[in-house]
Amino acid sequence: MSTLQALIFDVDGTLAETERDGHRPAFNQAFAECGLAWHWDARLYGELLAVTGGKERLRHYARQYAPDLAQRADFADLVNKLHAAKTAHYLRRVETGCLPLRPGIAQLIAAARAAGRRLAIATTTSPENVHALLRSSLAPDAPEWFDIIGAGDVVPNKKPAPDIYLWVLERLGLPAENCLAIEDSENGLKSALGAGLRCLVTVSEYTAAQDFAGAWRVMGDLGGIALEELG
Ligand code: XBP
Ligand code: MG
Repeated sequence: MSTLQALIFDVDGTLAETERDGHRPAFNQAFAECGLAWHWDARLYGELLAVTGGKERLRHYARQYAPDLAQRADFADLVNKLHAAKTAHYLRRVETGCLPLRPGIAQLIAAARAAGRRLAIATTTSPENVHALLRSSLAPDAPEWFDIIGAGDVVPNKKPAPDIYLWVLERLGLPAENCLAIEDSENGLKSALGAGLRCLVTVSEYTAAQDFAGAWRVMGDLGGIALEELG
């Protein structure tokens, strides 16, 4: 008899290759729109992903590569303006179908629903990004399939801190041992483990070389996986 009552999905890199096909190009479009001669190529972006949260990533980049700008009195306003512009570009990419779900994700979600398992999201990205991706890439009513959507700034400390998973577990009203986290990154794995969760890692484009020590299982994509394998 399975004790698994809920699947808690990460978003970026897990549901879809959003960092490669969504966030990175959206950041570069925002830089151009805001008149900044910044460009994050794939290699640099892979390094910057060590910092979770788009606003946190922008602050980190500026302090490292544009310290004069980071010292400006209006730096916080600039970060918010850049992030809002980036999110608008990201949403346009999502809504025009640029971000298909990774293999096996839709099938696993459907199987979990059919078996009466609960669904939740625990992500560092912004809430509007989650809803748009679920609506565009899964189904128009897909956001309602998830009992809890924990996203972005609802917690003070982003991944690898456990805050977002603890926030979701509290609202699910379930013990960690009856849930499974599904992640793509080392930061996400650490966050889930910190919350006492078993974690299945589905390695994504940007996380292939990361350290997944402590993961319950590490896989490529989830194509062909059966719900029954998850415990
Ligand atoms: C990945 C992140 C996010 C995205 C950018 O989130 O760190 O910050 O890179 O999204 P996860 P925002 O893997 O936890 O889904 O700009 O909206 O933060
Ligand atoms: Mg992720």
